[in-house]
Amino acid sequence: MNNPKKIAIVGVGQAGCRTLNEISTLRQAQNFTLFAVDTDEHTLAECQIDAQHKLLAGSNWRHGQGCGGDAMAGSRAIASSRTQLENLLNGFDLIFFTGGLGRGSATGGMPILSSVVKKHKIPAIFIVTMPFKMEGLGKQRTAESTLKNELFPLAEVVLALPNDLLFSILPGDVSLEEAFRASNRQIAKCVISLAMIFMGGNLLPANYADLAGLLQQKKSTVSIGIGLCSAKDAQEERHSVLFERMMQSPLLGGVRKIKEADAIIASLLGGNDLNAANCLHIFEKVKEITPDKCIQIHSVSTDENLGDSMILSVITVKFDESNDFENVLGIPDEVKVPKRQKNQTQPESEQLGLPLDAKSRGIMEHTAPTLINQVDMDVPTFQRRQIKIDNGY
Ligand SMILES: Nc1nc2c(ncn2[C@@H]2O[C@H](COP(=O)(O)OP(=O)(O)OP(=O)(O)O)[C@@H](O)[C@H]2O)c(=O)[nH]1
Ligand SMILES: [Mg+2]
Repeated sequence: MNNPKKIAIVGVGQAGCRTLNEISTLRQAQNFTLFAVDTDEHTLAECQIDAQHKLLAGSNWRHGQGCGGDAMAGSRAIASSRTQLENLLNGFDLIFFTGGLGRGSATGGMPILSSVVKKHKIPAIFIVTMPFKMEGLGKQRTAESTLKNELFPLAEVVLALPNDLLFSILPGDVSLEEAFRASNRQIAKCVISLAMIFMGGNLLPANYADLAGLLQQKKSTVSIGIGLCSAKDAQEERHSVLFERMMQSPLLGGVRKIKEADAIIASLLGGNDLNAANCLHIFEKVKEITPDKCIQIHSVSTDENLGDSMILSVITVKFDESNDFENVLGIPDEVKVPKRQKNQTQPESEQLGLPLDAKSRGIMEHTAPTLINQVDMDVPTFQRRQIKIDNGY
């Protein structure tokens, strides 16, 4: 797939919808179709996008009240609106999903959404945030377990960004709400600049296959740096200003991330007068600090609306060769999640990690679940235990 034209950005859950609000304030947003999906009608009401592009999922069962931090309820609620989701998303060339892992709707919903796009063979990029440390271990555990057991096995490209990386730009006494707002702004810029890479009109295209190929090695740490410069910056300093701003951008995690990277995807976006000399000069600056063995993918696109502005995005990818999942996100030791003892809270299943489609509850779909140890007893046993049935076609 080269240069897809129809690109959707879908915000899931409260964090996703708020990020969508930030995205909608950016000029480049007009290039994309924005959708909001949540189980909470208040969150959707606050989302500043076209009403026809909002989907209240699982309304028969959750009654627009959200999922109260219950990921299993989120999964079921989003699955119960699967047909509407398929109708909404089918026909796009590429879809970005964004939301925060750690509570109900997005955490339960993202794996369902990944099975929807998989079924329709739509390339998709999931950009999810991992909870702030100050939110507590419970949310960290929920987020990590979803990422590891459900999203990584199902989705082709997942960029998981630890919110804690933002602390470099936040004051020490910051409130959680302020921290969330800062995160929303950063994620909005991330999503838009990534989406612009795939928009076409490219001088030097990096396509989805390049990115997917790189991230197919599921266990990878990703960080994203974004720098912007505009006509306000002096002409002769613009390249260095752009580079410096990218290096200081909070979700990059500093020069260390670039120096340690196994792969770098650098993309430059500018107005119509962007030329090859500009690009080479800037990519050279990135190359100078990356290790020799580092795989480099470069992309350059123009957008006439950008005028004299330029946007430099750098995604660093570090493959994780160990089997220690907690290290994958680079989360500090003190927030490591204690490993669950076998049989402690969930029945053991040999096939727990199998990437299967949404579990239907059949005629129980619209009733409250019968939960035992967080497992829904109304879901047929073969589905709960994720045993594959050969259905003959
Ligand atoms: N960036 C950002 N993150 C948020 C915000 N609100 C919550 N989060 C993060 O996202 C995770 C999920 O929270 P929500 O988005 O509120 O949850 P939800 O998907 O709506 O799930 P339910 O409310 O349980 O249905 C949390 O653990 C936080 O880490 C926000 O406004 N911005
Ligand atoms: Mg919510």
